[in-house]
Amino acid sequence: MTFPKNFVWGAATSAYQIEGAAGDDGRGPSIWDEFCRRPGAVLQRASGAIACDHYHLYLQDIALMQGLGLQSYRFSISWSRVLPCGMGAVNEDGLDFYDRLTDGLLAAGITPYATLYHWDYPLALHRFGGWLHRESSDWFARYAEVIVDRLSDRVRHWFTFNEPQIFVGFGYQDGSHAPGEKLELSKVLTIGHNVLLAHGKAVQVIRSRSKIMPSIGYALSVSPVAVPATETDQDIQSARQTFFAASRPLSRNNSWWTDPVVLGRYPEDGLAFFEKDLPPMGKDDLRTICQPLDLLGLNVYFGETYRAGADGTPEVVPCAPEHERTSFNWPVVPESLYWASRFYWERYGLPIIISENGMAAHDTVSPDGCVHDGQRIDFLRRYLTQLQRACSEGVDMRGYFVWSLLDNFEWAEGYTQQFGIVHIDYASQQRTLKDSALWYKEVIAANGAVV
Ligand code: IFM
Repeated sequence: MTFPKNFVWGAATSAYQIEGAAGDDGRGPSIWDEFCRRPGAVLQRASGAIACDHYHLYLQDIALMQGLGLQSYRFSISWSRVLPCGMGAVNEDGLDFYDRLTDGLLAAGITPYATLYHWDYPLALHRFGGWLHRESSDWFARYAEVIVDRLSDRVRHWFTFNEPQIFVGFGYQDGSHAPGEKLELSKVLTIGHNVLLAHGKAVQVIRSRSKIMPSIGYALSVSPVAVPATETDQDIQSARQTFFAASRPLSRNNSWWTDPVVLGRYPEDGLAFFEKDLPPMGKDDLRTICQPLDLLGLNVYFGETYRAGADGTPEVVPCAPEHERTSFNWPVVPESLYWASRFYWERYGLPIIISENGMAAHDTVSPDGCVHDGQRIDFLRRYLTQLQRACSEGVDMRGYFVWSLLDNFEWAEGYTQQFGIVHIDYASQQRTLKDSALWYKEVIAANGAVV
């Protein structure tokens, strides 16, 4: 069995994780440049200052993608490379990079999928109040205008935000990511609301200014996916209820971040749960936030099992100590891909694209010059089999992006977690296709038939 006829196979990255060139051609600093300088913030005091030097080596990387037969490539744009202060003067040199990247991809027959925001907020704007500022959504809309005006004659596919749960939850609530703040809940919820407004305004900008008909998505972090212990109605309902419970931590919350965007309302249980800390909301805010979308992106990595307890309420089934895990210590749960897709499709009815999926490992180049990442092949094979199941049961599934094309800067973990299907030797910037890349090439060529 293969995947749908127009199913798209790709790989994903993000600007701060691969570009490097942090001080080149007028790029302004982002909150991640600053966070990486804080002692203890990032493992081994690593930073994305050089990373994979993709800013200079992008043509080589496009050639690698072409060699693998990738049909699409999902990248993000560095806001402060284009607008060094976050607003005001455009840095033409920075914008030119995304022009060249787009042209290079198209010349190689690879469809660009551009993400406007993957966590690298301009430092200048942060100092000016950042996402807490009541005008922050307008700053984002203005940034979106600059990008759309330049790229939308060639870029059709857009994502507004990548994983709002994570950059808000980790960045402003528990402080483990940039900008490293631990704010009171009411402020975190205000930031979240402003991010949702920014999403809505950016969608309006893309729709009204695109030179070719756009396709617009919003990419969510949905792990841990609540997976039912058995396929009885009771266990499935326990998993579904847990997956969409608004009482989940904000960094793991699905309904709080998706209902306003797709359904035009915050979930009732969330309004009750957060009652004392709700942000001020303008009367038209939800109308602005809820703009027509073409698809939802799901970033899926792992799951947690739930069953109906004796009184019918959901209860977690503990993960066995010997359960297989990745080097990040995330449990390998292939069914998470199926259940996340099915639950999202049922609740929101929008087409789905898997905007990230993959695993971290400690990969090394063997004496034979190859990188034998058999665990990753096994992981991807099992997850893709679950994706096939979702397709065969009628989920409108548009494509799959492996995370990640390249080993890269894994945020607070520095370079200790390798997600790439291409190995990077950071000292020499040598790229080596891992076995998983060669396997993925066959999967793409056969539209998944070899899974
Ligand atoms: O590397 C990250 C990415 O930036 C966002 N999604 C999860 C990945 C792995 O942690």
